[in-house]
Amino acid sequence: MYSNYFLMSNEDVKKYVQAKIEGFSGEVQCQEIGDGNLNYVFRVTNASGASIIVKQAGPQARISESFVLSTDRNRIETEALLLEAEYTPDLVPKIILFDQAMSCCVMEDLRDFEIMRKDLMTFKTFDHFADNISTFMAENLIRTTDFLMNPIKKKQLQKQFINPELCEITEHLVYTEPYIDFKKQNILTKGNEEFIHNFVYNDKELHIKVAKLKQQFLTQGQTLLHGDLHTGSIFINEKTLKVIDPEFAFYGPIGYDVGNLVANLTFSWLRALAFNESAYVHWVEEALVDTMEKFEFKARAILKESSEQFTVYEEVAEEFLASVLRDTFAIAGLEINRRIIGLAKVADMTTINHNGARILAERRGLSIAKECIKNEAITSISRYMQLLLKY
Ligand code: SR1
Repeated sequence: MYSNYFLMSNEDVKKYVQAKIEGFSGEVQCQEIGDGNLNYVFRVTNASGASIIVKQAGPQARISESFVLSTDRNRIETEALLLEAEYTPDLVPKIILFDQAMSCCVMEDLRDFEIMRKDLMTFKTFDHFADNISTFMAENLIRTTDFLMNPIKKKQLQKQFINPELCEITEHLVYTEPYIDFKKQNILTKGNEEFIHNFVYNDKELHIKVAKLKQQFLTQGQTLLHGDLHTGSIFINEKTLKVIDPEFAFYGPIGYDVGNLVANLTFSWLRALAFNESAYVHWVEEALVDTMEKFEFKARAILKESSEQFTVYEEVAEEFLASVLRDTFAIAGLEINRRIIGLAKVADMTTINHNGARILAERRGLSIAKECIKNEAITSISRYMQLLLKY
């Protein structure tokens, strides 16, 4: 942390913006609007109604003071957004300024957008979603692999995006705690405690599969991941979407991002089932299939552009893609489990107010998750959809 770093109040942010941002030197209003788990997000509006966002990393996570974190995550987030802007300029917010000493960045205000999870929770549909999110994933996840990127540049990026503390959060919250509750942070829904003890805590075979997936997360530097690609990291409106918050970015397995997305769409599906919204259940199913088919199609097309010496053998790229899909569904299972059992829950599930319906939705989710992790035959979106329909 730089010696002149301090955590800004609303008044500090006003002065900061007045001094640094063109068009904001006069009277401004400032409001802290962050509702994420980690950072502080301020909206600053000038006298003519124009607004910008200031995002600052604090020394601790908002969700719990026990997470003491390097404020360098703001650099990682900003640099990841800048890199993603090279591949998908229309699908990320524009960065206006980055201030390393203050661990903050200033970016465009996406006022005409809403956090996708909120819209999904009120059963809104989006025709463009599958096309845009599959482009975001294929472009960013495939172009930063060794198939498409010069190996020296790739290794420079690996160095630039070493992200030990945020990776450690994921290693604990996704890959360890939901299974052995070693920090006693899991929060089990009343009525599901015994089920989770028997179904998750006591399943040694499941733990072994998860341990192998954790090894993969720790060691497999395939691509520059977003690292937290859930529906709360997507701003959306009727026309388009923007992917935000890549502070967990690092070189990891492609299936981590794709699996997170699949899992979080599955929470919309579970919620729609719990509320008997059958038309919406159908929309989410279509969105899942469409997203994954388009991702596979676009990823394959980009892989075909590869000039890596060995890509003359088409089966190398095909095997790679097949392994990405296998990882995707296994990791979707991990994300489903951790959001039901662990510390960082998702509102799609926690706001299913009728306790019986929430218990059922959670058990459905945990059953799907277990099969995704244990059954190595779940290697395609069609197999995944069959699995959903089973529950
Ligand atoms: C302590 S952070 C908890 C969770 O919030 C972020 O959005 C990530 O998903 C992380 O696991």
